[in-house]
Amino acid sequence: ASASTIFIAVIGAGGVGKCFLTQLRDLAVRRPSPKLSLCYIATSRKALYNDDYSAINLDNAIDVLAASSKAPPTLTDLVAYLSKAPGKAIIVDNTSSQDVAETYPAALKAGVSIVTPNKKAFSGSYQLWQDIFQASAASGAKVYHESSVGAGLPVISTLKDLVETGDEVTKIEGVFSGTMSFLFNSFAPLTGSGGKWSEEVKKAKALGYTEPDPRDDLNGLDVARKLTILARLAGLPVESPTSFPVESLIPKELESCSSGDEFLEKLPSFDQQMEEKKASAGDKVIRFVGSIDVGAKDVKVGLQTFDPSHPIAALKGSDNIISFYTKRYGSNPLIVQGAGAGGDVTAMGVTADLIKVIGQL
Ligand code: NHO
Repeated sequence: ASASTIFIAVIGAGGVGKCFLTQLRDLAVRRPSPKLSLCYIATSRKALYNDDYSAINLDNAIDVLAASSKAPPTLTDLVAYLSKAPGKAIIVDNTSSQDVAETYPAALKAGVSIVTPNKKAFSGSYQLWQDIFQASAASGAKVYHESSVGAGLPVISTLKDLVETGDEVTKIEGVFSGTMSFLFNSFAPLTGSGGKWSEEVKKAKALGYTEPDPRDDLNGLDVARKLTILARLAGLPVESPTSFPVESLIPKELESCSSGDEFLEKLPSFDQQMEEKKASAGDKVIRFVGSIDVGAKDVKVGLQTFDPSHPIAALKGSDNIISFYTKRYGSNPLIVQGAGAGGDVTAMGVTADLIKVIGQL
């Protein structure tokens, strides 16, 4: 390996991770220099890496990983391994693990950059947020997380640009969940009667839109995490995603289910409750939205009714729509809209971040 090689460690190879690996393989072909070398890949149970940092073949990494008998090293050992690589190293965290997220400050301090769609690090305690950005500023290692909000849509980069160019963001609002968008667009469409709630939830999971546990989408926590991230970038030191009002769509009786699978099995008995919510909207439609009022320091997440002519009512598929109200843009907000969930579009945000980091190393 020459000094111009960049060493990439991929943690997590699920829906997003697999799509990312395909995009990385194509990127390595399209941009041969600097050389992108996959030196580590792991799931929660298995790992694949060579002590001499020699490259793992990107064409069949998933299959070779599946056949590996190595358990993953501790995260401390992984950071030590990467900090000794014969070139700059980047961790691509495609898990939703809190443990991996809590390793970012140590990795950044050791000069290892981070690229991730994992929301946990940026929407956990405000202390972790500060530790991450302080570690990055001190070592110069980079941290990018575009896909933690709106999948591949340019939401975080847009907000950063607004703030860094001196605009004043007054309000951010919209539909921040691909799963919730898909569910309400298909369960309560503008025309026709729509499908059964529980069946649409199963479809959203099968399409790869939900979090690994779909209850994290339905209880509003996924949207709350995204709003926490955006509020912090807009300058509000929000303490945690549970420090503001969040409406949950989990029936009370199912709050104690021990697994996501048990929850999905029992959900059909509660379809009637959702039908009643849908009917109560009358001529309007219900949608699950979030908003941040920066001046009033007010963040909230929940159901609202919209007139059929409203852009939020007319969304399609898993689309997100995010409106930024700022001093510069006046009364016509800057709007970002498009697919907000799914493996390929989420991986695209990760790959785009990787390209940004590579350009700065
Ligand atoms: P999977 O398919 O469950 O894969 C997780 C992988 O991580 C598995 O290979 C597992 O073995 C591994 N893993 C877990 N813990 C580990 C550990 N400690 N060490 C090593 N490996 C470990 O999950 P996904 O769907 O691929 O998601 C991966 C990450 O992307 C999550 O952090 C998720 O939040 C994030 N993400 C996904 C999406 C999406 O569309 N799937 C989006 C954004 C971010 O914009 C999307 C979104 O917000 C989805 C949201 N549900 C919505 O809006 O509806």
